[in-house]
Amino acid sequence: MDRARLAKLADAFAALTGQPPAGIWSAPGRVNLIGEHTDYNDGFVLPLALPARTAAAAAVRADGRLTVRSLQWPGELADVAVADLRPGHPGGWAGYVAGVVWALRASGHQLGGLDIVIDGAVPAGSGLSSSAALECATALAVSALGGIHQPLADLARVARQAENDFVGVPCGVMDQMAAMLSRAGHVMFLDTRTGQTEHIPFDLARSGLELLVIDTRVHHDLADSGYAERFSNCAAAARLLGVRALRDVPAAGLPGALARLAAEPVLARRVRHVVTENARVLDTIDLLRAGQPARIGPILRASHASLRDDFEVSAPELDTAVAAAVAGGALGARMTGGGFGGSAIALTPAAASGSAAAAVVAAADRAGHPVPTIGAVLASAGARCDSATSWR
Ligand code: GAF
Repeated sequence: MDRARLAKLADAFAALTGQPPAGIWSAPGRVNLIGEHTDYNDGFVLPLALPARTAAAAAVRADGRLTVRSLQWPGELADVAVADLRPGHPGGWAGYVAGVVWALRASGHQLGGLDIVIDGAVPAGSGLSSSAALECATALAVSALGGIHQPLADLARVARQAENDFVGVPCGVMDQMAAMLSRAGHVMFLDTRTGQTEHIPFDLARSGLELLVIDTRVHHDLADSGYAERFSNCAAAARLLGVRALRDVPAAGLPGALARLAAEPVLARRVRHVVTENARVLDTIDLLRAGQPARIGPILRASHASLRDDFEVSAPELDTAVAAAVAGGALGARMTGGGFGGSAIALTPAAASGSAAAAVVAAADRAGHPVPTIGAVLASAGARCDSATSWR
């Protein structure tokens, strides 16, 4: 977030709360390069942080109340005694902020009153994890002001707990870990079982490549229920296969697992996606470590087909965008995030990014879909405290 925007947030904070902010903390949105719907199966993911960030300006207050405002929702104020926070109250967007305070208190931290004002630049409803950016910016702010010294990975888990248990939305830990821990110029390989991370260089410009983010601008109603259903499909399949999580089915064990699930064709398809997707993450990492990002195109295409056909979380708008990007010159493309709308990514030679983007827009137009928003992104930095010199 640039200096002018941070300064504007600081001024707004002072005008709204009557005191200057003690600090501003921010966290980015994310796209996932590959490893979709694997995080709640103890599997592998490979996200990167977006340049777009959400900032939280904050200061303590003496009366034990939590106030939450957003520059994007002027006039809306959540004002609640910290001691009265409970899941679902407050609801709406402020719940993602309040949920973090609640989750930190639930894990034993003493927290008093706080004023928090949010400025979010990550588009909401686009599958780019605006909610994780909001949670993680808040978690950094609240822990700094509360004197809580926890590793960033632990704060990411607190942020996930806020989303699962306070807001009531099921999710894995990928988005919060990406928002907290990503590094500029790198993708982050995360083993969601062990929590181990490896930051792998992702300097596309050096290879003459670009990564396009294609926001379809559609969000289908079944996004939440569809996600929850996939979550329980996977748990049911793991139970039937006698494993702790689908992560424990190795690629070589897939034919046997599918045979055991012959009477459960839907579960079999879900398992095939998760097992092959984990293998695709590892194949992608091998190519990136070898400095060959241009060769991951076919793996991205296979991931999309698996999400569309086996996991059944794509949408016509995403399928159209992915096919058109590839026809327009992209090396590979796939939906990214939870699916049922939201965004896709396309890896293109820099010289072909214009033709790929034009092909995506033309295809959406032909199909009667909304015109997608398309832009190239660079792998960006994770959550941080925005030093006072950048906004005072
Ligand atoms: C959403 C969830 F929040 C993530 O945890 C992850 O499961 C993703 O969908 C699918 O890979 O973004």
